[in-house]
Amino acid sequence: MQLLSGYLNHPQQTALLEEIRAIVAKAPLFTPTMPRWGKPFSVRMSNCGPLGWVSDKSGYRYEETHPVTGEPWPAIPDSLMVLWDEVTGYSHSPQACLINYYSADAKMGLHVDSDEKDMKAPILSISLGDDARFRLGGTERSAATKSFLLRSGDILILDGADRMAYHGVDRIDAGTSALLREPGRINLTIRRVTLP
Ligand code: MD3
Ligand code: FE
Repeated sequence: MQLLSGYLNHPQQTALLEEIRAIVAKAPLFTPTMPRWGKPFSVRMSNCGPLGWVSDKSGYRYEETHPVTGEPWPAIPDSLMVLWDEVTGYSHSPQACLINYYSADAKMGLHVDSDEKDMKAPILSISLGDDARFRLGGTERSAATKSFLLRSGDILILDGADRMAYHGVDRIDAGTSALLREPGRINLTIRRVTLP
């Protein structure tokens, strides 16, 4: 894991936030539900890119269209395509940018990202808004975990063994950032899904 602390300055964060707002205006946040039981996530989501991550009673998967509107996902902004090249150096384009929106009381349980076929591709994560208590463990659920603060403008690159590690968000520290209009946090995770 590579944490690039404060990689995006305030004007860059504001510009990115405006791009995300434009995407969410076309592809509204939806509430994913857990496979089988259908328990709703506390995090609301949307996507941009040719593929988007969705979850409902049928399971976790990537889809070309929005689960509610049925429309194709908006394109990944050029600024994020450039950032992917800049910070990952991975020679194949990302295909999915998952937009996670955390209200003040939202969290994400420990999980592994394993719905992608190209597990050699890194994952690029960008945090905007309130601080998050992020937890990273090992490849077994029982492994020891470490907790980090993810702040607005921070970039995280996951590759190598960490790409397969358990991770989650324990809580949001509401009111620690004034970037969003309301308390909360946005996380973008940019991924390659299919094999090149
Ligand atoms: C470590 N998102 O969308 S981002 C997710 O803050 C997700 O919204 C969290 O976990 C969030 O799947 C964490 C940082 C991150 C992303 C992917 C990882 C950490 C990771 C994949 C493997 C290990
Ligand atoms: Fe994840």
